[in-house]
Amino acid sequence: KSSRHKREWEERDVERTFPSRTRSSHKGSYGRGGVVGGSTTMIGAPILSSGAALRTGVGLLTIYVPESIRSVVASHITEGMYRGLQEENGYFLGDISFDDVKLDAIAVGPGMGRTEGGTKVVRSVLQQDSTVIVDADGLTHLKKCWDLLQYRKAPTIITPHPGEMSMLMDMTVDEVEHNRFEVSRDLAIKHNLYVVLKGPFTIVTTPTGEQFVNTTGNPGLAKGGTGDTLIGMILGFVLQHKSVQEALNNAVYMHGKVADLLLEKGHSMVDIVATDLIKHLPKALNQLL
Ligand code: NPW
Ligand code: AMP
Ligand code: MG
Repeated sequence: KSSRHKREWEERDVERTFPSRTRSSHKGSYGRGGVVGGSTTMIGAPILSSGAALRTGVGLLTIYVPESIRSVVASHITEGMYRGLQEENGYFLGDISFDDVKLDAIAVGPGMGRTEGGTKVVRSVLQQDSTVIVDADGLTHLKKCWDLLQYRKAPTIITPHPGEMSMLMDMTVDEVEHNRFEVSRDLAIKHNLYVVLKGPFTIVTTPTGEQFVNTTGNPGLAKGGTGDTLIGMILGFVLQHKSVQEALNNAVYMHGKVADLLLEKGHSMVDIVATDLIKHLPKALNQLL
């Protein structure tokens, strides 16, 4: 049954839905997450996603990157555990196994490139019984395996920017931008997806067609790497919220909120970079919690 419900997600919604940590909790209470991405030309993307996931409270994080970039990524992310995957010229060859860890949620795509091996990796991820977040280059692979979505039991989330949405829907960017609600809703309902259509006023759509609009954030976010940071936050939040819809809205809200906070703390829209978002997440979270 589809819904035409549509509204803004406000600060009081975040306060109402943000989960608290119980005294008796342990790392297993906050979920096992996976980040799958990176390539020899895009080493920073999985670093940003992983850093954001850790700063948003993921219990345990395993990072899957092409073997040749593993040590570089590991030098930035101390808290992660690693799997170095087989590669061809610095991009995934296609083999990936989840037999040794049971992941509750996996974010796939940041910086993985668009080679055939990447498609195999995305297919394998979608066959896991975990919540899956597909972003960036992962979306170009997803377009080749829509069929797999019908077999998934766990939630699937996609986070396209307007350019990626135009690719997924075979539309122009203008057509997407003029019909942001309708396009998101059609895709979400058709494939049973949560759709996060990014940009100023990011829209979160549930598989039943409920829609929420975010108003935090500023053009300081219009830089490479900020989307990679967002999926890390989504991964962290999805693992800790009972409701995927609330997790997505809270992640999108906080991502923009950190950028807004940076402006108050002496940054300008020109100088904000994706790493700053991760570094200043504690201040934004602290204001809330
Ligand atoms: P244009 O340029 O405006 O004419 P792509 P990507 C169009 C990794 N990264 N917002 C745009 O048209 C990502 O994780 C790694 C955005 C262009 O044709 C991905 O794996 C980094 N785009 C990979 O790079 C840091 C819009 O869409 C196309 C748009 C590619 O991701 C950077 C851009 O999409 C990056 O995150 C809009 N509002 N409207 C790292 N440090 O490792 C239209 N477009 O080609 O998929 O490029 O988003 O950079
Ligand atoms: P990506 O294009 O994947 O790197 O993602 C960019 C991120 O920055 C998304 O979360 C966008 O919503 C956000 N963003 C980009 N431009 C703006 C803007 N002008 N105002 C607010 N948020 C923006
Ligand atoms: Mg992106």
